[in-house]
Amino acid sequence: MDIENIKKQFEEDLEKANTKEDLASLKVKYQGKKSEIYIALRSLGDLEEGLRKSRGAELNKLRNNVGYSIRAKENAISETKREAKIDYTEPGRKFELGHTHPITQIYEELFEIGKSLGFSIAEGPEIETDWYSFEALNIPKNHPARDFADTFYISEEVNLRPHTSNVQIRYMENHKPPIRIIAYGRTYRKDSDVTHTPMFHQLEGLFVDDRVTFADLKGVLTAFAQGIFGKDRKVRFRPHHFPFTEPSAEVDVSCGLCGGKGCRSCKYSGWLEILGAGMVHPNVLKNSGIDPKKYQGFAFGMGIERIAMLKYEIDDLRLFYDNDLRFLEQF
Ligand code: 2U9
Repeated sequence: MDIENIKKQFEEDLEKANTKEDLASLKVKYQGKKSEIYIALRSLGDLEEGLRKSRGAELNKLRNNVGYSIRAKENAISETKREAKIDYTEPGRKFELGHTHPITQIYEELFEIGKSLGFSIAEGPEIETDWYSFEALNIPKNHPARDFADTFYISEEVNLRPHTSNVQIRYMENHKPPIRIIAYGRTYRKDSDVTHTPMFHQLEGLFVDDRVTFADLKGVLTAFAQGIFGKDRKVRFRPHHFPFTEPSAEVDVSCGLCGGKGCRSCKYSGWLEILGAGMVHPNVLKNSGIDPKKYQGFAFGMGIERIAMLKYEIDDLRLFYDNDLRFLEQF
């Protein structure tokens, strides 16, 4: 059999083959045990050496070409099949955009309320000295907050700030009243359970001027509480004690679950504690270079994780830091 003829015949057959079935019969015809190529290869041994070598080389080349060509055609057929399956009218795959963390969302809401009341936003260092973390804030040397069991110390003089109050002290050193600022950022305490993490976020406010009263404090904090939890919520002030404010108060909002009637969520009291506040202690003003005879101020402080837990009814704080998308995507 003439090799050139087989080649020609194969090319014609291949051209006509349009389906996988066509190719399957081509394989039988050109690669099978009864194919001309196979038979010719087997009978090479009957030829004399010179002819055997040249014919063998030609036959092998043809056999290889047949294999490549069939495989290439197979690929081309599956590709056209795949393309035929694409529905060009189908809408594109949606690109999911991320969003801010729930803690950041609470911060942004609080900033907006603060700005609407004339507060500007201030920041300060997270690694702080004893003066700005404690001493300037009128916190006595023996106060439990200063204990090694509660505060992260780098040295006796240097700590990780346990609150953002260092920001207001530093601000008062460099600015004259009227002062209206919101301090925010990470704070650190040696606490770890379902409602405490060693790092947490705070937001504090400070208002210093020459006619600031406790009534102003009540108005501003009611605006913050109702801005975050809703206009329908009531706000109450309970007397409390802090070294840096006098008088001091803790502030509650009415429970949103039971409307103040009392339920498991508010421990049957009808109220949820959200923040602490008070009139800035004269010693604190003096420590930052402000004359307490001329000026007064109020200050308040809150833990952002606590606000977020109450607002979103979350009972385990650690969820905020697991970075589990199933949790985060709900906000
Ligand atoms: C200056 C003067 C006074 C900020 C205040 C609180 C009351 C308060 C806590 C809330 C929950 C901290 O995160 S928490 O544990 N804070 O109760 N903070 S008054 O007082 C200041 C701050 C700065 C110069």
